Amino acid sequence: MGNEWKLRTRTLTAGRVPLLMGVVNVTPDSFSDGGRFFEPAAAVEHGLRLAGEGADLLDIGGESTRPGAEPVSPGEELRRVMPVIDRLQGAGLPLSIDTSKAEVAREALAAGVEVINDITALAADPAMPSLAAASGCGVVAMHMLGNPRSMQQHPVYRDVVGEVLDFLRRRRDALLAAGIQQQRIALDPGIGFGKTTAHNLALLRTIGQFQALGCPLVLGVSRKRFIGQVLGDPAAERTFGTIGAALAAARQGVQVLRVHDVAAVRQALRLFEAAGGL
Ligand code: HH2
Repeated sequence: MGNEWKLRTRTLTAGRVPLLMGVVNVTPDSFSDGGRFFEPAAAVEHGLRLAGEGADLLDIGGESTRPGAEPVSPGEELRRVMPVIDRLQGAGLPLSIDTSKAEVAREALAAGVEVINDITALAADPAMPSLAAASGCGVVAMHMLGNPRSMQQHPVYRDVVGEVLDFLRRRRDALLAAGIQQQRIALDPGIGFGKTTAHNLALLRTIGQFQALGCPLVLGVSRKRFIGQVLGDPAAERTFGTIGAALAAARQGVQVLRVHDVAAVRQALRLFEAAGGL
């Protein structure tokens, strides 16, 4: 249940080892790699490298969602991502567009993108669910408390796991009602989006429970702040911590990991599986 994820023209099948979604940020200000791949040529080269390292799909974003980030207009977002999408089409693996704007998603889909990855769970733009339903694309619906500008100010939950589960169940049902097939819907608890380190760790420890929702799970732990907080050092280098969190997720059957360091996580997963960790 939940291991098949139908995209627009193909189906991804998750085995015991999670699929890897490689991150291509075409932004000047992303929290971990802001500015490094802002030039289209650099972003394309980066995407091709991640494909060569064993990514199963590439997630292309033109707006940073880091805490406190300023919003970007749809025109600017399109100007950033479209040249990169056009040139990564030939890479041979499915592309997803990381956006909350239907205008951006529509153009990306027209250029061949297979997945809408929306940190607002397709709720910020009322045109998003019908666009996804009509195009037959895959979707990622993610939980966030508040919005990127304010989400880390003082996140409070009574029961973080129960509340995120409830939210994702309600969004799954709303997307089904909008005509998106269950097999196309992937769900993501949104690590770091309106959550303290304790909240993030509670979600990571219990992520296996989210399999009951009957959809593939996507998880983005890569280089996030909670890793630096657990390690208690400046952690400019969070790759090793990312691997630890990725293995914990893999053991609980998470189907898709969204990562910056594809080669490192791929190698760790191969050994984890070979050594009986899965
Ligand atoms: N995290 C980020 C962005 N998009 N999408 C999903 N589904 N899940 C995530 O956890 C997630 C996401 C933030 O990471 P990054 O893209 O590296 O940074 P920024 O938003 O600053 O560009």
